[in-house]
Amino acid sequence: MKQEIIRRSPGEMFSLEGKTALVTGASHGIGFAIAKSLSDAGAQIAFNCSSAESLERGLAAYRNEGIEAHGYVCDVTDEPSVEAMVAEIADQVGVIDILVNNAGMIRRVPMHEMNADEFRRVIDVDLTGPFLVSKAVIPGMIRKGGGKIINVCSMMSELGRETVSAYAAAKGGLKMLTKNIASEYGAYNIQCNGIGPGYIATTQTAPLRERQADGSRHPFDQFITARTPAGRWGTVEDLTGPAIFLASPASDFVNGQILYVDGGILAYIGKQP
Ligand code: NAP
Ligand code: GCO
Repeated sequence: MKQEIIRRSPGEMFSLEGKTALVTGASHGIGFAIAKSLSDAGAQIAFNCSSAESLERGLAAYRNEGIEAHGYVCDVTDEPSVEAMVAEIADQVGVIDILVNNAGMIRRVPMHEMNADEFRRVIDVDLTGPFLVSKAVIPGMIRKGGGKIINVCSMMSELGRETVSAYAAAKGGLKMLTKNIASEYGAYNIQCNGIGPGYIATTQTAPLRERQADGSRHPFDQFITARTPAGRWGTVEDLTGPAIFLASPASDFVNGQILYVDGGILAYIGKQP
């Protein structure tokens, strides 16, 4: 079969004009930053969160950036609610071309102290959620002739540490779900890749950075900064360029990859004491 060669200018390669993007859990934090960058590249933005309060705050934040985002209260673990949201977006915004599975949670508890319900909830939000939302958007993507799915993985897709057993299990599973969606739907011109943020300064990691009673830096803050070749925590802005890349035609032959945006921490054994 003769392969059609499409030549695009750099501007066209990274353009999302005419696309509809759903970013889950994007009322603030990493999701909000990614959604804003996709909007800056031309996409129409839909997002969801878990409460009416969060939705109100999120809509105000997007308006403050000059973005008319479409927001929905939807628990990503609730399949009927997810299906209804995806159908509403198709009616109100457009059939979803780009899905960013960003919604997530963490529970930092020593594994032997974690109860099964806590473990299951983390797996449900961080792994079953991306499955349910991807499952809901893929038929529309197939009908449209293709799409982009970006799963927000983690360094814990590769490494473990104390107290994050459920989260690491979920994010490790999300890495493999990413590869499996890529394998199963690549033939439909759907590319599924992951973004693996390092340690990013958001509300989720705030407890790991808070100042100690004596005003000194949190030991974990010092540990991560020393373990990161870039010598700093990541910011949500550090993730926006990689997100645009994976959401755009520039990555049409990239599939099943996890793009780690971690300042080099996964490559670095650590400074000799
Ligand atoms: P965050 O500030 O805690 O935001 C998490 C978002 O997910 C919130 O908007 C929350 O909605 C939403 N959410 C949680 N459970 C949900 C559910 N059941 N249904 C729908 N929405 C739900 O976290 P973040 O730091 O921005 O992290 C975002 C993603 O990046 C997560 O998947 C996280 O695991 C991942 N990540 C974070 C880091 C980091 O260092 N921060 C590094 C690697 C990966 P509400 O606003 O309604 O609460
Ligand atoms: C933790 C942190 C990490 C980050 C992120 C790292 O407690 O170790 O929350 O898990 O959230 O996932 O990539």
